Amino acid sequence: MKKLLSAILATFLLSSLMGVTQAKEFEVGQKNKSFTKDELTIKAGDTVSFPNKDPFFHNVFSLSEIKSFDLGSYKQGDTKKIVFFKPGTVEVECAIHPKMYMKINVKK
Ligand SMILES: [Cu+2]
Repeated sequence: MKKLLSAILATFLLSSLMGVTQAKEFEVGQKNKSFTKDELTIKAGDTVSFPNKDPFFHNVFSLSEIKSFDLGSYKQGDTKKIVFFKPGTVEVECAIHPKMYMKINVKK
């Protein structure tokens, strides 16, 4: 019985510890031909989702040194997510609307 209790306690402690360091998810919408945030600060390991809230296609890409990616083009209501592991600055753009631009600061 004592063993079982300490096992439960250990599991509880472990999961609460993990809860503290758990990665977060942030949202940057695409609305009125712009990103809903000009700048976002996150921690390494966090996820950012980019829901398209306009009645036309958007694209999400970056050519940044720490994270180069292309989530492709997608329609209203769709969303794509990406995880950032390396600390640094990520410049995010839309290939369809060249004026769309925002920055993500990834902290250690
Ligand atoms: Cu766009």
